[in-house]
Amino acid sequence: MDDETPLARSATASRTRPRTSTRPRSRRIPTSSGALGWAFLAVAAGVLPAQPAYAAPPRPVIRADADRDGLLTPADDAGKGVWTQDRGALMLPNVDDDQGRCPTAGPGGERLPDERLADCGDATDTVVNGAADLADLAPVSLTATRVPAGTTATVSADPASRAYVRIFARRHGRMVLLKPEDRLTADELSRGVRLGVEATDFIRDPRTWAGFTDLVLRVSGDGATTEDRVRLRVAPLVFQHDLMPIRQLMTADHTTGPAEVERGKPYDPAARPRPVETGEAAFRRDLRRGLDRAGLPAPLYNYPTGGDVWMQDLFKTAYASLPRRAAGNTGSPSSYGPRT
Ligand SMILES: [Ca+2]
Ligand SMILES: [Ca+2]
Ligand SMILES: [Ca+2]
Repeated sequence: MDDETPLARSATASRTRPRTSTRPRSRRIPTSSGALGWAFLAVAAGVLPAQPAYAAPPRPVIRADADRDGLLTPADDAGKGVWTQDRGALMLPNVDDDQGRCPTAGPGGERLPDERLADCGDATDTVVNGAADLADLAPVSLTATRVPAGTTATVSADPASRAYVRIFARRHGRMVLLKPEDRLTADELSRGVRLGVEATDFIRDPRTWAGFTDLVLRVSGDGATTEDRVRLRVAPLVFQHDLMPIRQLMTADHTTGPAEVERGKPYDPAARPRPVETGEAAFRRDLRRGLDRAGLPAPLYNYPTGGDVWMQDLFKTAYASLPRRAAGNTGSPSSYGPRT
C-alpha cells in the first residue's frame, strides 16, 4: 500500500483548485469545533499560498478493485464511488460451504427442504471459514497513511445494504469481523489495513436489493471527521448455457438415490456405476467416445439420481466470479461455485 495515492493528493490539492467531476469523492465533514477553521481554509486558499501550518493531516484512502484487473492500485481510485457495467468493484455472494460444516440431512436422516439448505453457508456466520473462504472475499484496503496519534477510523456499509454485506479486517494477524462501531487505531492506519468483503446473498429481487453497497471510511482526528467511500456490487450469478465450453460432463447414476448421499453415504462421482436402464451401457460408451473425440479427457461424472432420468430437475449449475491475480500471474479470472 502506498502512502501518497492520487486520492490523497487530490484531497490535499482541493484546497487550491476546484475539484472536477472525475475526481474520487472524498468529503471532509467539519465537526462543531473544527467547522470555522476549515471554512476559513477553504476560502483563504484561493488567494493565499497553502501554509504548512494549516495543512490538513493526510487521510487514508479506501480502495477496491474498481478497474477489475485483480489488483489494488492507485488506478482504482478514479470514479470509485460510482459503478457501471464497465467499471466498479465486485464482491462474491459467499453462499458456498468451504468447510463442509452445513448439514445435508436432518438429525433423523430426513431430507432437508431447499430453504433449510439455503439457510446455511459461509455467509451465515461471522467468521472467515478457512483458507478457501478467504479467497472468496473481495479485496479492499485502507492505504497506509501516517496519521496523528489519536486518529481513529471506522468502515461500514451504507445502512441500506448493511444486511447484505459483511466486512472483515486483518487485525492482530487474522481476519476478523469489523463491525460498524469498531474503531481502527492510528497505528493500524499508519501501517495500512487489509479488508475483505463478502455479500451474504446474490441478487434475488432487485427491488429488494440490487446488489450495491457503499463502503464508507470515516477518519476522526484533530476535531474533524473525513469521509471516503467506494462502491461495490455483488457479482452476477451466471447460469449455464449451451454456448459455454464443456469442461466436464455429468450423467445420471440410477444405482444411488440423492437422499442416501445426503445422509452421508460415501460417493465417488468419477466411479462407473452399474448400468440399470436398457441401453445405458451403450449410452455411456458412446458418450465417452464422443468426449474423447472432442478432446475432453475428464472423467464422465455421475450424479445420484435414484432412477430419475430428468437430471436437470435435480439441480442447475451456476457460478459467480471475481477478477483475481496472483503475483507473477497473467490474471485469469478465478471461478467460484456456489451451491445451487
Ligand atoms: Ca485494480
Ligand atoms: Ca463465514
Ligand atoms: Ca466461501
